[in-house]
Amino acid sequence: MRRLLGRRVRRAFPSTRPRHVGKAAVLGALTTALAVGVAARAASAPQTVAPAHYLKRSAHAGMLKDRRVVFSGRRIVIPVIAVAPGAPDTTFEIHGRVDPTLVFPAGVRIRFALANAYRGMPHGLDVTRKSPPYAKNPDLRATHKASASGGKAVVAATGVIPPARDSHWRARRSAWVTLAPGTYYYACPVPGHARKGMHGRIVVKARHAGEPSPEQHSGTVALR
Ligand SMILES: [Cu+2]
Repeated sequence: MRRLLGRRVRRAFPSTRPRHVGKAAVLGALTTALAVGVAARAASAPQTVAPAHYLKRSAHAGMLKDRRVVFSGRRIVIPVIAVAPGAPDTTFEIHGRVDPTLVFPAGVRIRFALANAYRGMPHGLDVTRKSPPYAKNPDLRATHKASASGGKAVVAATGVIPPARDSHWRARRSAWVTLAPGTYYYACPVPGHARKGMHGRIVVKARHAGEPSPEQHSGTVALR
């Protein structure tokens, strides 16, 4: 059982060095696996990832079009870096861009994989319907009354990730989510961060008649 879980951990984050996957990580994965049965939207347990590999994954995520990062495919993992090396404080980096707008076609399954590259501060990522500007303690989880669907403002979350340590980063993934067409935002739930600008926009485009569905799309291989 432990060997099986270890293999799963390494497959989910191939950069993870086995010697850093201790009992805590295995127990964490086991706990998560059990928790998923109870709450399907739970985020994954924190994992240790190698910066170089994660930077490469993030740099290749999506395609850059007019300063937006556009994604296609059926199931997409979006590797996000909290405070990438050389990036300004309290920012996210995706595809080498700071807080870019992300564009998805409707119907795709997405999940965010956030790595915290910063040693001095925890960070997290919420996908929310609540738009900026944000207060110091934004209630991203509050019900968005103006929302047409009337649902909760937060539709996906990685959970807060502890600071990076030594030369390794910590990472967590949100649960898979399919977003209805519309505008969303990704924002850091740690107090003060979203207000300082740690957020970006997400646009989910409705498909028009005649356009291929994600199932028919064969162009882009989703990052795992
Ligand atoms: Cu933050």
